Amino acid sequence: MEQALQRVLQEKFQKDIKDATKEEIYTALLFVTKEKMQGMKANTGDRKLYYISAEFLIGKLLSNNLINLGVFEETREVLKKYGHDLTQIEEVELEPSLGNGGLGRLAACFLDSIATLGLAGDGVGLNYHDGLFLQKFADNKQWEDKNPWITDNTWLTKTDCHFEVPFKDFTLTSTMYDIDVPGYKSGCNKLHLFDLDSVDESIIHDGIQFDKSDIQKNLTLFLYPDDSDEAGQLLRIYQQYFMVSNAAQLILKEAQERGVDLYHLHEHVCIQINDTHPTMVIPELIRILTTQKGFNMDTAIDVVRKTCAYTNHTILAEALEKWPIAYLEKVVPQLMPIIRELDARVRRDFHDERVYIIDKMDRVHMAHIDIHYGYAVNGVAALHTEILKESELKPFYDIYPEKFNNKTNGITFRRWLLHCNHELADYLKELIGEEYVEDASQLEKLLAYKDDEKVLQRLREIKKDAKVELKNYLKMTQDVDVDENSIFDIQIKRLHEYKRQQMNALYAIYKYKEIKKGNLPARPITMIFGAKAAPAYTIAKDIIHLILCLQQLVNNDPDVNKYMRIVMVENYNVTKAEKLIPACDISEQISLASKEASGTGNMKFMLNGAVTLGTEDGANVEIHQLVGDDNIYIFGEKSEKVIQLYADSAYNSRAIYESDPQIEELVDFIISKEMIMIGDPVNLGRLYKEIVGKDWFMTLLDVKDYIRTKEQMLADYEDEKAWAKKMLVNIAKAGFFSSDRTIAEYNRDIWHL
Ligand code: 26Y
Repeated sequence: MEQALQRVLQEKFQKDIKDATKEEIYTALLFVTKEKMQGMKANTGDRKLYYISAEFLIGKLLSNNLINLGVFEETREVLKKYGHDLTQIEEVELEPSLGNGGLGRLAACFLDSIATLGLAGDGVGLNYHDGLFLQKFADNKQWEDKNPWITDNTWLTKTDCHFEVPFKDFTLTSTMYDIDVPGYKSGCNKLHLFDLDSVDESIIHDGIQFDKSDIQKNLTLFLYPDDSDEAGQLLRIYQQYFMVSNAAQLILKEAQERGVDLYHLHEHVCIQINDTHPTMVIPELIRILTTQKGFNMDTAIDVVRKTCAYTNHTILAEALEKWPIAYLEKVVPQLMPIIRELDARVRRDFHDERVYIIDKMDRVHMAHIDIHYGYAVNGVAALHTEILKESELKPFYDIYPEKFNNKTNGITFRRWLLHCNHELADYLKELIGEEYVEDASQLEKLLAYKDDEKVLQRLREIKKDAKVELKNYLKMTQDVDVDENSIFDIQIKRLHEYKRQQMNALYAIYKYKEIKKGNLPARPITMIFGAKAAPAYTIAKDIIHLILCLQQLVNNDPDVNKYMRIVMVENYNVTKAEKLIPACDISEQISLASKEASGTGNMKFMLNGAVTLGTEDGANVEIHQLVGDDNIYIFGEKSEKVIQLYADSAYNSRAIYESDPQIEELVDFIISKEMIMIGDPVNLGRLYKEIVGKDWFMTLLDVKDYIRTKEQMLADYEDEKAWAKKMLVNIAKAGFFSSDRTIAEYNRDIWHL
């Protein structure tokens, strides 16, 4: 590494390592790393996977690529020798803005594990220039700005691969960009990102506004452009079709180059459809096979059905996409005869309108296409898959029980331990050896130390160091002060009512009032939030407003700020997650039971020695089973009860509010004098009304149990040894959540690579 770095710095900048700037070193490292990856062997095999996804939330790549190439330590040492710090060099890299939340980060973890297990599998998506918006706070509100991330120094490589993508009114020519995906001590795969040369960032104005109808200029500007009007919905259809038409053409081209007889495509290719966003790949493949490759309809459908598999990531109705036929006719009329044919076959075979593809309102149910015309359907945690089978997708499960299977999510330990928490990773190596890096189940060896005072003490020190680092980072980035001796309580995830950040805010109100009354906590608490709200999601933005107002109130009140602080991290992203997660004591996983399909932040926190405060939802259920009652704090109503409440329309938040003075007091505080002085009465009033009058995700159902359990947790934290033991058990049991395990299961049960 030293020689290579010397050489490139000389060639490019005529400088020695010691005299080079951070930017120059970053540029040289990028170059050397790319060179090394080009020299790596590609993962190959007779069967190849294509993982199609609207999001790939890959995070910064430098450190991760160095880790996977096996030169991370060496590089760190070389830089140190010349007075540089790799962590600072990394700051030069801009985080790719190609994802939003769990689904996108999962896709990124999966690419890492697919490459690491030596499987031939590439990602396919879009190259959004401004990606998800950049979040800014002003007046205690979220504002959106564009988030350009593509510079001259980029991991993207422009290829000479182009396809023609036909729309109703014009045909567009794509350009494919590639990002290398090196496996850990293994071969290399690719992430293919399609783009249009004509896209023009200069059409963006006033934050993230742009002309939604100018497809040639706007197609790949943003991930999830606002779809609250017709033009927005049409743009989403343009994006989705552009993604899948390119994917389909790439897949067929590569198959033919490998000499595959397309009638046997399914023996050599499988396609994983990540949620419904890539669903149109099914009719698109059928269209190409029948119109260009000489297939008849029966055979085309049969081959495609044996090639495609679908992952469901949510049971929320609004996320299960249904496109009006009228819109599809305006953008991709060539798909409609095929979609109608697919629907006709369903109607012929099954006399149950709940499983039709086209409904009475002339909308196309994308998930229904996936389930009928794919060979596998999976949920992302045990509970989630059970709910799909028993309620949400029951009519489909009754037809195709053999298609349904569970694949509990996982995370890559390369990024979420080795990269983000060197100190812990190194200590684990010292204690139990290096094997755990490639075989995560080895982490259980740690259990042998669960009563070892020295080990427990060291785990506490490592946590404390991470808290000091976060403290410094928060000071530097947001000029806020936090106390590393306080308890770090963290909730970081997309902002959504079902995730119940508002319930955590009600806890903050409770705590504020207690402190005001003189009930002082044994130790201060630092409540940290990070979340972006979709720009058109009004109530989510109101919840952000509530948290930011509470932050101002609490942090500026001299009676209170010695015991409690609130920090809402601006523009929460992967880079920030990597700083926050190692420093966490309490991991907030408080969704309404049945609504969080899995969660993956819960796994990252656990691996880094945080203790979960959670409902029996998603993968929390499996975490609970693994660590046992003593090492997790579970509260709230269970999913069966919640599902029943919905079925009977029996939840009544106003009744709870009116009959419980303690709850009433907390909720009323949202529109109290103190709050209205700080905040906007429109936003606070609307949120107050929403919680009292509707509360669709049942905050008031669980808020008291939540407060009680959190108070118990704070009290238990004071027994330092017992707490450290909980940390240890959580780390030791996290092995199950390695995405290497998840991918091995996908391969065993679905892909057969
Ligand atoms: C197009 C629009 C309606 C839409 C946009 C984004 C629909 C869904 C999404 C994203 C969903 C998502 O991120 N789901 C999360 O997937 C994770 C990985 O499986 C789960 O851990 C998490 O529980 C789930 O919310």
